[in-house]
Formats: sequence, C-alpha cells, structure tokens
Amino acid sequence: MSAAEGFLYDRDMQASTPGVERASAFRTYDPRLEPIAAKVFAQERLSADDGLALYGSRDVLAVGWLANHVRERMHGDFTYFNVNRHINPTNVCVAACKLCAFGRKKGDPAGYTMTLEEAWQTAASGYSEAVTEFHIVGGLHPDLPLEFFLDLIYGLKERFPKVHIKAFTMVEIAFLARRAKLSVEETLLKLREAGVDSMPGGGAEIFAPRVRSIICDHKIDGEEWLQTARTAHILGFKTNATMLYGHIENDADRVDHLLKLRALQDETGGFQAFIPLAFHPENTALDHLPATTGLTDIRQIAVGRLLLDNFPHIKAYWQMMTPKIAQIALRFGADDLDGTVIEEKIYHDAGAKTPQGMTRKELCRLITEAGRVPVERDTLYHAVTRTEDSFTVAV
Ligand code: V47
Repeated sequence: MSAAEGFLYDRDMQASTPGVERASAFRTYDPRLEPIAAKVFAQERLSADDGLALYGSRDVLAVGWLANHVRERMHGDFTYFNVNRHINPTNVCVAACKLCAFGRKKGDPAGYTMTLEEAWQTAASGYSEAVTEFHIVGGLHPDLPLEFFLDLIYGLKERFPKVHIKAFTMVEIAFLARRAKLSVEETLLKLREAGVDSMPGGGAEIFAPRVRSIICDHKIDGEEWLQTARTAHILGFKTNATMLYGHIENDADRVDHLLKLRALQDETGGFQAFIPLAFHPENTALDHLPATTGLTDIRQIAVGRLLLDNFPHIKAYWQMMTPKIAQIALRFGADDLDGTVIEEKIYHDAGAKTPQGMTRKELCRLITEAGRVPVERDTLYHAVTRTEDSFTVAV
C-alpha cells in the first residue's frame, strides 16, 4: 500500500452517490488544458509544466472543474469542518519576517506573553460548544524555554483530556529544539509526552530561497522545514502544510513548493491537509503590495488539489479567504472548511476584516448552501457525533 492510499480518507465517509462529473462533460477554450484533463481522468500524476499551465490558464473555470472532479472522486459531496479554538500564547518573536504583522520584538509595548494560567483560561473561554481541537502557534520567544511549552501542554491535557492538541509549526519546533540544545526528534518526543497530538502547517511560506530570503529571512529555510516535518512524520505525527501566496513569488515558485510537498508526502504519508494562505499586506513591511483577489485565491485551491494528488484534504481557511470565497472554494477543489476558530490574531493583525469566529451552525449553512454535505470531524478526520452536551469521535 502506498503512503497516499494509506490514509486517503475514512472509507465510511465515502459518499454513497458521489456526484463525480463525467469526463465527457469537460469543456475548455484553453488547448493547454486538454492533455492535463486527460491525465486527470486517467488518474495520472501532473508534472511541473502542467502546474505552470494550470497557473497560466485564463480558463479558471475549467481548472476549477478539474479540481472539483478530483475532489468529488475522493470525497463525494462530503465537506469536513471542525470545532476548534486557536490559542496564540505569545506574539514576541526573534524573527522579523517582512510577511508578518503579528510578531513583536521583546520590549515592544504591543508585545504580550500569556502566563500558563492565562493560556489555560483562554482555552476554556469562548463558545459553550465543546471544542475538539486546540490549534496553538505563536512567536519565537527569546526567553521562553521548552519547559514552558511542555507545562502549557501538560496543563491543557489535564484540564481538557478529550481535546486534540495541534500545536507548534515546524519553525517553532526547530527553534525550541535549538534553544533546548536537543535534536528535533528529542524535542518532538518530549512534546508528545506532554500531550501534543499533531502539528499545524504554518511557517512553510514559499520554499524557494530567493523568495524566503526576502519575506522571512530569519526563519529556517525550506529544506529544514521539510526535514522537520519528515522527522515528525517518521515519529508518527500527522501534520498539515501551508503555502503563503500573493506576495513576491511567481508561478514557478508555487509549483516548486507544491511538488516539494508532494515528494515528501510520497515518502512519509504524514500530511493530512494542504492549506493555501493568501498574503495579507496590511501592517507588514510589505504593505505596498496589493492584497490577493478572489480568483487568485480560488485558483490556489484548485491547483493545490490537482498537483497534490497524494494529499487527502485541501482546506479552505475562511478567516483568510473570507467565508464567501471559502464557500466557493468548496466547488473548486476544497473538501474541508476550517473551523470555528473563536479568536484569530495573525490575520487580524494584518488587516483581515473577517469575523473572529463562526458557530457550527454557520459553518454548516455555508457548506449546505454550496450543495455539500457537512461532516464534523476531529483533527484526524474521524467523524464527530454530538448530543446536546457531549461529543463522541468515531475511531
Ligand atoms: O505561518 C503570517 C501566515 C500562518 C501573514 O495547519 C500570514 O490547520 C498572510 O498556518 N498574511 C499561520 N499570512 C496560519 C496557519 C494555519 C491556519 C489555519 C489552519 C492551519 C492548519 C494553519 O499564517 C503563518 C504564516 O504562514 N501568515 N502572516 C500575513 N500577513
């Protein structure tokens, strides 16, 4: 069994009547898409040149049609969402990434660092609906040792034993390891012992060194991001992967990024979801750049779905793309809508006008009105069944 087959999706969740559109219904006015469509219908892998053609095509509806075809082949009409809470324990960060409006230097009056008690209280506040996931990321704090984060996680697990902890990007893990003078593997094992269950996909940005040296010079390079993810996967962690687009990268950089993720996924099978992230320029050192447009956002979803044939899920992050575009993305390749969130800082510091959180009911309405079937999932894509005051996870 290949890595991709190993966890495509939960078989029980397959749609009984998948609405896969027939190949004969495909139409395009872009002749470059014809051979790509033939490959998609034959379930053949797309090349870097195909990726460039998909990015370059003006027939974005045809690109989306193909991505939707693959999405329905994999998931039918099912659309996954989760009830989660984001927690950002600190915005103090030694890196000064041009892309970021969230990080603050130590001593900056706008910097904050939660005490452990504050972080646990934050986890408890918000909706009365039981969350199934804490999504925890933050700045690279110069003074907080690994032990602080271990205590944070131990305390969360003690207070919320049923909640899955998806915590720390590959960038944070590499930083914590260096600071603690431990290997990445040793650090991950300590984090697992404390209660970390999986990792989010942030910090990947764009792997191409030319771009990375401008937008996030102080972060680990692309190779180290991939190597850290590889180590996490080998230890059995599931992780996600992101791509930050809409700044100074070009189509070749995006294709390169996607194919590097695909190659690692072939090797480990450890990625669950790909999440394209639109760059928000406000309050960043790149605020002269324009924000992305809806079609650019939709195209990232579609090309992601088509090139990442071994990724089970493509996630539309509504906080970043707006609920309206995220809903459209559900017809352009996305099968997952993240999430209730409750409180978001990274995008709102960069000018996002989206709400801070969404209820389960609102997410279900977006999904249903897109003609899809909402399936509440936990972080590992098991179906969640709720009664009025509790939930159970199908494993
Ligand atoms: O790592 C930072 C990006 C990421 C900006 O894994 C910015 O389930 C746009 O990774 N404009 C954090 N993007 C968000 C993230 C994420 C979100 C939702 C789900 C998951 C998951 C992961 O946001 C950062 C960085 O790549 N970012 N600043 C900005 N100004």
